[in-house]
Amino acid sequence: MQKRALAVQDISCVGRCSLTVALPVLSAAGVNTAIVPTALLSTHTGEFTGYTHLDLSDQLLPIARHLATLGLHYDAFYSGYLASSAQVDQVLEMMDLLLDERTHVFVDPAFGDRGRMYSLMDAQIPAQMRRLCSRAATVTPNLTEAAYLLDVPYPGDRASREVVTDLCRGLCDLGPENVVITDVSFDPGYTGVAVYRRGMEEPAFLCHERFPHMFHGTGDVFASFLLGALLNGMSLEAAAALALRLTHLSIRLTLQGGEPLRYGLRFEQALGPYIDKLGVAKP
Ligand code: PXL
Repeated sequence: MQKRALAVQDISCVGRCSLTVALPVLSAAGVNTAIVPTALLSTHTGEFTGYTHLDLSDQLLPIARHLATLGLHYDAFYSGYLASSAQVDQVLEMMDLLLDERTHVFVDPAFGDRGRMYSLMDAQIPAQMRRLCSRAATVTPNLTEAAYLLDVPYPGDRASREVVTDLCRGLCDLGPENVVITDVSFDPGYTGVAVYRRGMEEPAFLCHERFPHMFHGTGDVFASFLLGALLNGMSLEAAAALALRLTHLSIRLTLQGGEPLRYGLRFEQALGPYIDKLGVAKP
């Protein structure tokens, strides 16, 4: 049976993040993906000015109520960037209307990076996102979001293994079984992810070379590759390793292509290797 996911994130018309990444990546993973846009922006909010922003909060529950009449089962619920902290309330209500006990709740609490919150985020977002994370089976914060969620100082570019292990445990204590923290770096030359399942002594640390640039939408590319692999039955560790490898490939292709980095990652050419690895093309 084909898997079905429901992705609840913004549409940024230009800039390759959120739904414009989640939809193609999950489709490549063979997942039938329904989308509910949380906001409509002309671009993402990093490195652009003058962007438009339409908060779609008042649409979420009418959409969810109609979808609920269809009686569909969603194998995964995938939330990402939200229009505001208040919107978490509507997302939680949507979940009550649409999910069942077999739905894998996957929350990418996309609200900050490099020690700061994104420009449109308000002071309530960490507390509200914590509520959403507590309903999740899997969360994928970056190091900035992990620190905000647990209300501890941002460990910065050179976190220690102990601090990252504590963050993983703390996030598990909120509710999720699986925690993957991105943007974890112990060494200036490398960056990667910490992969932790409840009960592990310490996370597995996976890394690749680090580039001295800011790549927008990287968290969205990684999380989407990760979820698609999980829905194809891969273990958390194997899925995270594949997602990291393909994110790294996308970064290298982006740098080779020479397009300004604010236009997001060139993940399109990583879709072929992804499909091959998952065996999606096999009938
Ligand atoms: O990639 C995260 C993201 C998603 N959506 C919007 C954003 C950002 C990060 O800046 O601004 C609108």
